[in-house]
Amino acid sequence: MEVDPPRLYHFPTSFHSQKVMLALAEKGIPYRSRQVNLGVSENYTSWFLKINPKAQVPVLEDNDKYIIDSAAIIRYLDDVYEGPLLMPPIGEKKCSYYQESLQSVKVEVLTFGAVLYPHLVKNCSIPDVIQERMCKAVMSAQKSHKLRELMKDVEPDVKVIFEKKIAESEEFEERMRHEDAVVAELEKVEKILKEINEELKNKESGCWLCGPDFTVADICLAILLQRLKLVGYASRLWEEDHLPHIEAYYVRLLLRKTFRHVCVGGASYMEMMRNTFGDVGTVSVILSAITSLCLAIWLSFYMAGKT
Ligand SMILES: N[C@@H](CCC(=O)N[C@@H](CS)C(=O)NCC(=O)O)C(=O)O
Repeated sequence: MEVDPPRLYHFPTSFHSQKVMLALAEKGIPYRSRQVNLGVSENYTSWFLKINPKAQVPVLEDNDKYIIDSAAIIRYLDDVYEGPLLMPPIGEKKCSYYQESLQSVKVEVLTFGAVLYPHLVKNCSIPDVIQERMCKAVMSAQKSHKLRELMKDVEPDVKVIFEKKIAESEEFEERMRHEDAVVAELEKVEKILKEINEELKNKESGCWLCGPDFTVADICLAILLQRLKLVGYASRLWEEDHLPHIEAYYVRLLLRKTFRHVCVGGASYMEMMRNTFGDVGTVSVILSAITSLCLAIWLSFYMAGKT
């Protein structure tokens, strides 16, 4: 009997969804895609809350089982599916260490921090119109208000989920009013990247973070670097000779087919912006195309200079 491929519930801007998409690509697992539109709170609809009461993507559906949380999904894929091991037995300890360390970074704080405190970043690729909407969303506490509205119509047993999410959103909205919170997160990520830079320095060429294999630690690092680059922290964190081994690693990532497929596609970047903050039309299509083109030109110059 033919078995259906797994189905991934995800969203293009979702950092944690991207990690699972990269894991699926690395293992060569075909899957069905179901976007859950976070921009219109589809993750708070009753059908999705039944799948994941935390109201978060990604979720993997496989053989009538639902697996939530990116780290759990990646572990599941390694256990159940063939393909290169993302947590190979050799170097497992190091791999878990870096996975945990990278997962501790509060990416949402850094992403919104980049638009709320633009002097902290350089060359942020998020179009201005989207940045304005992101600022407004945080400053006017849009998410917690929206959740309060939605809570009015839900069954009593689901109310508790909403109360928890409202408290989390308020805590986030309050935290983002303080630049210090963003700076502290930036210092934390800087410390982690410095340690990784040292690790990479001592590696033979051709190796990834934990050895010759591309592991879950590389998945976490790859998706984090991509986000930091997109929102404009790369120049202060690793470019301009700050962390040369991270810089070289990032260039190798850009040459990796699976990474390019999941992360650098202009289409998904556009889609994520449109879905999250509304249709901004042709301007952002053009901006997105320019971003991809600039990246390709920069890469060819970079490689020409290094080889
Ligand atoms: N620990 C979870 C975190 C998942 C998560 O934070 N997902 C975000 C998108 S990246 C989300 O769905 N947020 C919607 C919400 O909480 O309202 C994982 O690793 O999968």
